Amino acid sequence: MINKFSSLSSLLIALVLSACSGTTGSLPQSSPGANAITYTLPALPYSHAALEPVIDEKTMFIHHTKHHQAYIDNLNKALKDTPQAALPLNTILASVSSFPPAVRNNGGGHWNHSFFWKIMTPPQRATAPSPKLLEAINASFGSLDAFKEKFNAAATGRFGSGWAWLINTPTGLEISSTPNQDNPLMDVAEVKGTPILAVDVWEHAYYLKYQNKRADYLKEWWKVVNWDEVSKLYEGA
Ligand code: MN3
Repeated sequence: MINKFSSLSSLLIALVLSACSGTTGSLPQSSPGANAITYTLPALPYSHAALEPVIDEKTMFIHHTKHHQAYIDNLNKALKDTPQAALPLNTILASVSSFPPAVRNNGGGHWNHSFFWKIMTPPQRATAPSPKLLEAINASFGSLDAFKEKFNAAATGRFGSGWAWLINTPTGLEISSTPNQDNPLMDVAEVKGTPILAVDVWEHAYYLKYQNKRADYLKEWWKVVNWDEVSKLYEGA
């Protein structure tokens, strides 16, 4: 669903519709249409305390119910009463350069957080990459440890706020990072591909427990990666 483009035809509709809108300000208004999508906060697949001690309950609660909710509210506001409100989010992201910044920031924010919650799991639930994913990781990065090191370097090196990604591309797995709430599905991304793993390196993701020590957060974070889900995403990508 969220990792697949819906269809070529809806992409074309997006391009035609977005050609009529500028890259700043608001989208032109028209009748909302019966197909308008209202985004809502997805439930976590675990409790807010479930990622303890790696990510504390208070951080998860604020991150999920305040930050993620704000992206959703602002995305709904930015798309309200526009024809683009009927488009699947992935279609919007694929042509996001022709949308106002509020759609890029909040559409990205909603997509990225919905994805992030799914690729984590309680640390007591030991998971590991599937044989197929491990083979691809070894082929691209040499070993799982070498991959983690390179991924953490991308995440640590992202200046300011943003994300690090493991993406599937036509030429294999790649590591990338994006600023703010951008992601590799966006036409504005330097490196494009299908995300199969991501880490949020905004300070709101770790500050209460790790303060300014992003590297410490990243070292611990691997304990809550849901490799079952990441493997599934890889094999379906
Ligand atoms: Mn966040």
